[in-house]
Amino acid sequence: MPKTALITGATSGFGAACARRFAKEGWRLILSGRRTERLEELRRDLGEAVTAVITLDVRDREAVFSALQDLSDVDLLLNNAGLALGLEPAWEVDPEDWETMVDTNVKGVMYCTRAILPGMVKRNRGHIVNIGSIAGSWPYPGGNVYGATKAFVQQFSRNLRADLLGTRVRVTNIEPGMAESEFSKVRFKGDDDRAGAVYEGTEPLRPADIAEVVFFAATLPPHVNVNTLEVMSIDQSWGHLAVHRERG
Ligand code: NDP
Ligand code: 8X3
Repeated sequence: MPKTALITGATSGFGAACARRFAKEGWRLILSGRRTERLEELRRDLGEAVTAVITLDVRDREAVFSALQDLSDVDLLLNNAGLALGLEPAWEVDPEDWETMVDTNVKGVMYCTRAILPGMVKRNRGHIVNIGSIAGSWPYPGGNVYGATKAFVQQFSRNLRADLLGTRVRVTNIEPGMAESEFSKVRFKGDDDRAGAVYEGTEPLRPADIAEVVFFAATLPPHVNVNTLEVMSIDQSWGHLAVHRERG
């Protein structure tokens, strides 16, 4: 019996790469995102692997519950939909951008999880895979609320595991570093030059790399729970602790 993965944010980047990776291995897919034409394109490419496409904004609580809570066959929920907006210092940010990140990266993950989890607990099997970020552990200038939303994803993942102890439902947080997708184009609101500069002279992670990691965690024996996996390009590492020197 093929397994079914529900992927949020399947229209681009990691989500689309995961759809392709899981389809190749015979999984059934329920794909969601806001851009319907992209979902339909994937459906055309992946054929019968795609059992449903759902146009869905994860920020809309009612829409999430009405679309997802009656799905009876989800083995894997990939909470991938998310975004960063801007890189300004906290005192210059447009508060609307902060709200969009919280609504998507925090509330969207909460709603999708809450809609899908009862079925998994009832069936006593399933896997929630969240896409966190290195930004959830490591601060950087301009990361302010984006990093904080991913710190939420990290701790939410751990707390879900605490609630789920005694069930066979697994929870994993994958924490990628710099990866080339539409992420930076979205962060810099369509500024391709600024987005391109993020990856210039490096070999960043590719969406297919993250799909490989998600697939690995999802296909380990069912008693093995990968709690967290932090993944970076070979060209990325941590910065030094910053010191401001202006004293006499
Ligand atoms: P992309 O911009 O390529 O993909 C983001 C996906 O999220 C799109 O499919 C988009 O679909 C979807 N999405 C955004 N907002 C919403 C919404 N309100 N409702 C539903 N879907 C939404 O970026 P990535 O693939 O890189 O990002 C995927 C995840 O990985 C995000 O959570 C991101 O924070 C995280 N991440 C990215 C890293 C990177 O460097 N690229 C590193 C670490 C983590 P649509 O617009 O059609 O709705
Ligand atoms: C995306 C990685 O370092 O741009 O989550 O925040 S980073």
